[in-house]
Amino acid sequence: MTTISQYTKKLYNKDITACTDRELYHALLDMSREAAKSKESLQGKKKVYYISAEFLIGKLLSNNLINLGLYDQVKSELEEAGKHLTDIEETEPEPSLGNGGLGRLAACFLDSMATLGLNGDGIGLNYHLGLFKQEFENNLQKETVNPWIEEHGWLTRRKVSYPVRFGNLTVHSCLYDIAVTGYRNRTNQLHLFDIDTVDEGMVADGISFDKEDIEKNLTLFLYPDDSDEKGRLLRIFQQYFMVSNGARYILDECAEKGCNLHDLPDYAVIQINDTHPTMVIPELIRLLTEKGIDMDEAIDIVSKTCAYTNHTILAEALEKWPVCYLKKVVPQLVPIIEILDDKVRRKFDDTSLAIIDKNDNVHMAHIDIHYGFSVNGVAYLHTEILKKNELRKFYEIYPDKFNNKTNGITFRRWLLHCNHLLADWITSKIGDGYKLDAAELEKLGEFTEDKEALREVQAIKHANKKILKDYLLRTQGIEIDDHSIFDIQVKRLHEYKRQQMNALYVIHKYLEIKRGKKPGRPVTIMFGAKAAPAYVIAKDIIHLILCLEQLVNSDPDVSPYLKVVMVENYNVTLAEKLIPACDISEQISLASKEASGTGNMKFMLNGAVTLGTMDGANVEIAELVGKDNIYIFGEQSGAVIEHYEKADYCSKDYYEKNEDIKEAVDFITGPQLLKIGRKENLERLYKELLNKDWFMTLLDFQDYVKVKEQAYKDFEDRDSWMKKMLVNISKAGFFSSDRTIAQYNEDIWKLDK
Ligand code: 26V
Repeated sequence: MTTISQYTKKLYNKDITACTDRELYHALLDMSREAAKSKESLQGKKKVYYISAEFLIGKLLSNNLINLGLYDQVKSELEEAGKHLTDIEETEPEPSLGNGGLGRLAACFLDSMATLGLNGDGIGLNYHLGLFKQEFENNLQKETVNPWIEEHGWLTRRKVSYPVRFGNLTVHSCLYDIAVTGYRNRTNQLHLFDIDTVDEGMVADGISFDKEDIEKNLTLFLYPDDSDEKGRLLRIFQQYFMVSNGARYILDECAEKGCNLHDLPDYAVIQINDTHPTMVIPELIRLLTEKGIDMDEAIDIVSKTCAYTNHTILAEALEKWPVCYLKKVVPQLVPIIEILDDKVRRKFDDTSLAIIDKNDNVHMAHIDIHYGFSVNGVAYLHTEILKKNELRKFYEIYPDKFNNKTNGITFRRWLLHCNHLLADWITSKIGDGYKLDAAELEKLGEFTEDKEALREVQAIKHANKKILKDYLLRTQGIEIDDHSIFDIQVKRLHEYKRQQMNALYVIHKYLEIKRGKKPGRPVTIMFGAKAAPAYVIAKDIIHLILCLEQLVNSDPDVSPYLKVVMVENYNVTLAEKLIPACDISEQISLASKEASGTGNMKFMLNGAVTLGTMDGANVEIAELVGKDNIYIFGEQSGAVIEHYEKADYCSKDYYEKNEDIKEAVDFITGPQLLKIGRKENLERLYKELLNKDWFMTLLDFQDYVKVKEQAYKDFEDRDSWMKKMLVNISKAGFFSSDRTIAQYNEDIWKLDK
């Protein structure tokens, strides 16, 4: 058996006790890298390439130790030497190679592919600074850099390089791999392409940099600000760099296995994660024709190899690139895209199906749908909306391409790693079969009337609340009461997710307490969210929340009953601390707008009760747990879609008709907040809510308040609340990404196991 001390000796010539936490991190990193290597599996004939602009993998150490079966051994060896894995983990930097759900989903999928023993790798980019780091200054979000790459880290440099041509600039790529360990199974790879000339030193003043110096900035940031043309061009540079490298890597790997390119679909399936990697389709066609295959056959081969996942119906998020941009960055693809467009126009007498529209914009999703063999949504409701509304005409011509794959999460990270107490308790009750077959969690249903078991679950929740309390105090200087209700909304900041509705509730509650209506039990309302640097209203919402935090927490009449916490720099690591401690999970997007959500699943699995709208995967959660174990409010998706069609929603009507709404909205620009916050930001948000409110906050506000109050009240009936918690945990098995990936394989990829 290999031991940690073998590695500490080799690296530092020291015993464990003499090592710093940082040195121990390096020793453990080497130990798990070696263990992963010994598990690398033989390549099967066919392989899935999951190509994605984002892989939000989070810290890797503990997760890898769990998956490799080394966790318990390592923990006890460390403890014998007076060291703690949790301290060591804190020295690991978190790679933030994703924005939110989409990138985290890709990471969960890689874990599940390896766990199920599927031959599948990820392809993406090695962003040196990833997503920005968020700091708060004067109640405003400030962005700074987040360097995560270290000399001694998880990346392994490969001897692979391709010349990638952009008009008259050619760059030479390099490749780094990160091993993806499956739970007690094979190791796959995440391939991250990069160039050697990136210059982290070019960033100044927060996150500003010269957007035109491609050789220095190509893989510097994830999603550079695209509010100007230079930023949009840089995104196209990044996207093409990713797919051109990916396509060549795939072709080379297939050729090595004996593929003659005519039979590419027998060797490779490429899952296109949203439209960011869509250019892989014309690029592969280009490469195949370069190798002598004729255009029609090349198109046919690629169409049988590529499959597309849609992750949003928000019009503003569906990518359209002007042809003139593509001509500047990737002129070699333009004639191919024109051929693809021409074929569609000849076949279908409907210009709304075209690839290039009348304004000369290329609709990336249209390329995927016409020239991919599968189109999937990410939750039942989302797929239905795609078929019936957003993509109705495409569904009519290609009914067989459309399918649903409800998202999932890896239970290794979101239970075994982040909530040891609960995982051990579950094992003590039903054994550990659930770790590989999540459906076994259903067996916990047997304990929903068992008072002792319920109390144990409650004690675990309380212990996790105390752990979070200590962590927030130590890392962010925030003080919370572990006996209060933890009501948590953590996710990217977007108006459709409606953090502003939760903020209006805070105002409403604050005013009620001021008027003497004091709640029996204190509540802590927690937020965590980053706003895109150029998204003005999203930043105004953060400003409002931070101002409320200051106002509420420093008011001695109110703070014993209500606290507001906005955690700084919400990321995977913080999610792992917040989720196990949560009582109420806020999933309050406007119905029809959240494609799925995956935070909702993580909270449920950890025994939080959902307060949400009938949107995304909440619909499936509601169906599984039943109405007694979830708090649903708000307008349904059908009615919301109708409001948009008729353009008949007017937020002012709600403001004028309802005193509570008026009072809460007016408070935003009232004297108390103006004393704390910035007039410009608060007034802009006030006007937005009153004159536009595109995501219908005021429509659902009254019902939200009513149902949230009911949840708080029900929390007091401890026995029945504990039962709700346990029902949620026991029904969460469906949301394992192992189930999702098994379905992708069964219906789309068809790999042999
Ligand atoms: C992108 C953008 C880009 C610019 C303007 C505003 C905007 C709004 C939304 C998006 C989302 C892009 C795609 C995405 O991240 N979708 C998320 O995918 C998750 C995994 O399937 C899913 O759980 C989330 O519901 C969905 O929002």
